[in-house]
Amino acid sequence: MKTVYMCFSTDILHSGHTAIVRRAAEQGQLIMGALTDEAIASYKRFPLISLEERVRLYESLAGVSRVVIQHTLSYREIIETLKPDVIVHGDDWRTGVQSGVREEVIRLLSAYGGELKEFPYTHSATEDALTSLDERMNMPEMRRARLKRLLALKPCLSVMEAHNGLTGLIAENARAQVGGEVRQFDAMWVSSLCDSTVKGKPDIELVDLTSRIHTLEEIMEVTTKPIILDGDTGGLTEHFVYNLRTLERLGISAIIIEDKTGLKKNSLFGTEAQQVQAPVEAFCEKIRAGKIAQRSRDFMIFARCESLILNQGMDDALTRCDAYVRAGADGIMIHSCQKTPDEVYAFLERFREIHPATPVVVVPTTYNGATEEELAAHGVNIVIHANHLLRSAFPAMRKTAELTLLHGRTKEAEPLCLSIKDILTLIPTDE
Ligand code: SPV
Ligand code: MG
Repeated sequence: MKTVYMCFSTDILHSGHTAIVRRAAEQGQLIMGALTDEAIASYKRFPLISLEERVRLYESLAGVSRVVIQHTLSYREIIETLKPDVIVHGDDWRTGVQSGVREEVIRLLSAYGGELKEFPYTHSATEDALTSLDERMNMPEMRRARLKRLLALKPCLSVMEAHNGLTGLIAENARAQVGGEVRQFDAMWVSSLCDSTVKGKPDIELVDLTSRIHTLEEIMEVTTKPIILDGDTGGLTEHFVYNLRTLERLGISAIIIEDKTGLKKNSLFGTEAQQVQAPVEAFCEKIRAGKIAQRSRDFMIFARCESLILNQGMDDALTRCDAYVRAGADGIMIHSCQKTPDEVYAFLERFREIHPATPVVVVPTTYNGATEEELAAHGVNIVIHANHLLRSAFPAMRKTAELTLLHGRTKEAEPLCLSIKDILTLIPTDE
């Protein structure tokens, strides 16, 4: 009897699923793969029920002989260990994010004479209900909780900055195929530098919370991914406790506040800008007050340490971060403006001795040679790419303006521009 393999990621079974299981079981002895949460979250929404429950659900299906766990979107490991004679899939994966996975399956099967059988994908009314569920992913409760869940699921999250609806859509929808995997960003960072710069203002806490909320609303309107807000210093503790509840209610997942006092300037100035670090106890008090004030269990406060930026030394960074965690911070951000990640790695080595599991955030703008994989191997849990969508757009915009002036027309700037056809269809209408 032939061995047949198919993989499921669904948490709600409908008639389309059972039809394909029936057809798969007709081919031989059917082994069902259950895709892990992590693999599912890498290309679509978070599963509503746990992996264990999904396994039990699939086991109960007529025709399924046993269920195995598939850890990646790629079928490589499964094919190499099970060597199935037939792999079954709906024909819907010929296009879209899974098309590369499909090509790899065909290649691996052909090496030993295995066969891919694709059956027409049948749409069902349940599917429409699931689509509307996807749309509800941007509701505040669902969005806010997702960052904590992702942190529990993945060793290291990749976060891209967004500063308006359009960049939010780019951060939401960007995908890259790497081998048999599909990569996407886990969350968005709403940077004070970008939010200020895009408004033509300096990054000195001049853009007020009302205005920052406008930016957040614009992004949240069109996206579903969790949001980490750059909260600058967090302002006065007396104001912070109110403001963070507003953010929580909006569905923001986390705020990062930095241990500076007085007029805040951007950290990438290094010691060029006169900056004063907040006294440890005062900053701890802000964290403590924030943790008491928050209403939901899943909102997170990250404490950002500027000791390395301000040349205060490793011991100071460690003492401060330890105190911030003890004050209740859900995680820390260790900032550095060195060209290499060495001091961040040195910090992590010692910090991990005292706080092995506390989430650590880094912003590798100046040490951008370090990959997420390398940073993760040193114990980083969140990598924020803090300003890159704005910085990449600006040179093209300025060049377009200059070329238009130079030539008295826009023809020469056209290669820098999205085509009219593309801009018209970039944002589709609902119907
Ligand atoms: C920001 O993006 O506004 C930040 C990170 O605070 S940095 O610019 O590196 O200070
Ligand atoms: Mg900032």
